[in-house]
Amino acid sequence: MATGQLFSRTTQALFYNYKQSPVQRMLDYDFLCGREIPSVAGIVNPGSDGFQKLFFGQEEIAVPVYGSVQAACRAHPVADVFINFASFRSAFQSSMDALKQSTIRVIVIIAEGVPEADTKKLIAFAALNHKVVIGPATVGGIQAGAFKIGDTAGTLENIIQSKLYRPGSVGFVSKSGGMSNEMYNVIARVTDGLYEGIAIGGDVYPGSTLSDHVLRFNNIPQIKMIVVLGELGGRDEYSLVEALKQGKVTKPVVAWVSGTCAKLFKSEVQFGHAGAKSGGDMESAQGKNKALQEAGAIVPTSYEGLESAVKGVYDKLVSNQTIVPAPEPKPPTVPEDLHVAVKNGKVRAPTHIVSTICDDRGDEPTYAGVQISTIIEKDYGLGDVISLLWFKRSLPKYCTKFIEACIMCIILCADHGPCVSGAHNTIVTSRAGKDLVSSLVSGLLTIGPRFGGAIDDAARYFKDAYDKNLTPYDFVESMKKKGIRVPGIGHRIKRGDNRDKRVELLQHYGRTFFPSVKYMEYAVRVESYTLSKSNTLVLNVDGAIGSLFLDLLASCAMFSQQEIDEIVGIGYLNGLFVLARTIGLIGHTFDQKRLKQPLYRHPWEDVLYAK
Ligand code: Q5B
Repeated sequence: MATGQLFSRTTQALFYNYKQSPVQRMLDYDFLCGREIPSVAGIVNPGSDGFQKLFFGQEEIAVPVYGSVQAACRAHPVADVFINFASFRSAFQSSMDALKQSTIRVIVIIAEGVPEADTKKLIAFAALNHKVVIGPATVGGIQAGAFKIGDTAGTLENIIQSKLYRPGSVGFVSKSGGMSNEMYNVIARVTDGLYEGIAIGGDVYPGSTLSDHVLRFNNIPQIKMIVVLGELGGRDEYSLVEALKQGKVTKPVVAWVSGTCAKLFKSEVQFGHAGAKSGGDMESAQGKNKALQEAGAIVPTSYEGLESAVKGVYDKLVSNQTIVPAPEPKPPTVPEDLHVAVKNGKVRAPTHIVSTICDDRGDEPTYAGVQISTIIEKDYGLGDVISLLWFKRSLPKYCTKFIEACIMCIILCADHGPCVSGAHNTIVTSRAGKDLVSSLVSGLLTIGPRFGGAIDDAARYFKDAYDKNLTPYDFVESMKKKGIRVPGIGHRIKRGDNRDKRVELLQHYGRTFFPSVKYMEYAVRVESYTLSKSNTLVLNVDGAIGSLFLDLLASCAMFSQQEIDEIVGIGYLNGLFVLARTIGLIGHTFDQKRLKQPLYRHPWEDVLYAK
């Protein structure tokens, strides 16, 4: 392993496998330390490239994303640290790719569970090529005030509390990432703080060992004392014992090997890390602590004694002026993410959208406050769902049945053959090779004042005329004077002597189940008058739905007059036709595709080429 510094305030890394949180945490740490350039130069996300928007302080920056390790290294030759967040399945290949790049000097493997045979190959390759591997199964490491790997040291609060935004005099190395967070706090409490901390990871074969880092710390002038936290299992600590015995470590070392409690168990114990397994005496925490002490390390009698052991060494170094504590700088405040600040009640922000019908934030969505599981358990029908989502209340069964019947609105209006405007457009579009959505919307776009979309206007005009007590004669003639065709009246193929069956079924339903059908009966009287003018001027399906819906709203006693005016004013009712006919238009699209119909061309003979 190379001697001396691994990182500096200008170190830049490539981050493999995009994870927003650790990358943002690195950038937040940069800001806290007053770094001038972001520590993440680029992200490698196999198969995709572009940019990821992230924050560097208050400023939003675009961090480039590359599809391969090679492309990222080519674009950022100064980025010499590779932080590998790949899963244990792909960690080997991506790490090997990175180790093969001449620009990469340090590689950090976060994944737990990398096969030991693979790790050994990586270690051998790295040693041959003079590269440093930290991990696998590590959280990474940190050089205080300079550079932080991924999630090391946890939250910003912990980092600030542990004064990791500026360098101290302590070099720390441990196996466990979780314990290193704890130790950063301890070190900040009893010394002038951390200079560098590394978690080598809990695997049996770590890419770099405790002694590798201790020897490196020994060569860094700013590090005046070293703290080591080992754990039971394996023999890694013995290389440190050897180095101490051979006098290779000249700085004071405080060490503790955790896992002394393993002796309390009758059988062999496996702790959290793959390598933390109680074996023979040499691998026990007691055995290692003893060996370290005998080699010259300061070893407390328990973990609880570690803090005062560190303090004791530090105080001596201060009193003999090996360490001169620097004045404490004030770190800048890292801007908080808006959603976090809102969640913590620190700021309030205006919303941009108001929604009242459906809420998907809980365990399950609710329609107007009713959980979808209730909708299923209580056997709600489509009409009930429309009633919840459109009218925001549970209408009585006869109303929701009517809505469904209207669909007569789903059922009766679902289709009316290939010749109507909507179906025709859909068929032509489908035959032009367009997809389902294009074919569907091309049909839907024909729904309007003449075709299917006259329901709202029919309701508006019938309501206005009825409420004003206009006779059918006065109503129709006043419309004629204004040059407006009566919405809901007239049909291209239905006649007085060939009535629309759908209209008859709807009327029958209304007369049977509605408490009152005054608007519908008014429409029927209007129809009697228009039929006297022309046999084509029948009450059509739009007129029947529009007038009956007025009766539904007025007679179910669940809507105020103001609400009814609003529903009619906004125009809810064409939605029934849109909803229903969507089914038919989708059917026509599939039908054309199934029949492999060629591009439609209208025949010349059907066109009048007028001069
Ligand atoms: N006249 C529907 O017209 C149609 C009159 C009228 C007074 C009227 C027409 C109309 C109002 C809109 C409406 C919904 C365009 C229809 C639907 C869904 C569908 C479709 C399907 C499905 C038909 C002949 C003479 C003229 C006109 C007069 C016509 N309508 N007067 N009030 N409402 N209705 N739309 O046959 O004196 O000769 O100049 O706009 O409710 O879309 O199945 O096809 O499920 O898919 O083309 O059912 O009625 O009649 O234009 O030749 O007019 O009658 O002023 O008088 P036509 P035109 P004049 S349901």
